Amino acid sequence: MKQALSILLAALLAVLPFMGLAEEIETVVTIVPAPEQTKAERPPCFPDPSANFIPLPETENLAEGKPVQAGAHTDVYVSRNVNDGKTDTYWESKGWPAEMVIDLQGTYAVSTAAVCLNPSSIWEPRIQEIAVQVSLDGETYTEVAAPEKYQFDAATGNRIRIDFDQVQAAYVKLIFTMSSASRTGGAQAAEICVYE
Ligand SMILES: [Ca+2]
Repeated sequence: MKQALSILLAALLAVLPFMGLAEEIETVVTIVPAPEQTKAERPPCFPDPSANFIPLPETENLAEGKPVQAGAHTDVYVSRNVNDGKTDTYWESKGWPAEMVIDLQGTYAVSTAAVCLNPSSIWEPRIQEIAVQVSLDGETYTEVAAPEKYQFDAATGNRIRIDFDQVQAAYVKLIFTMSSASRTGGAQAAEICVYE
């Protein structure tokens, strides 16, 4: 009996294509040429996330690679990470307030400082309060931007800029006084940039 049923089922399957059922499904194959690319690319129909990033000056970043001076840091997040040109390395202070001094190794007419975090969205949005001071001799500092709370958010590039009246400076000091981030006990900056 079981063998008879199996034979019947096999016969049914064999004749099904000739009963018109299979013909109702039309197969359409479209051949698309593979794009010539060597890395992941954003298709033109998707919006460019960087269109919403806070713009930074396109002039030379005077801080990159220059000597820096700061207080104690947390774990492996040393001060030299703050201007190595990479946003995937960062400085984290140990406690508050946190001062970071950048020696520009020359006198420049500066008017903008920027603080960048890692642009990845795994970095929770947070507020950091920051002030900027400048000096010609590394001893006497003048405040050019009073403490202010800045919003860091991956949607806007996880970076902020602080603009002030152009001033001669050989040393730029950023003073961090608070962060709303839940997993840090200090200031964090992947890059600090200074522009004319
Ligand atoms: Ca860095």
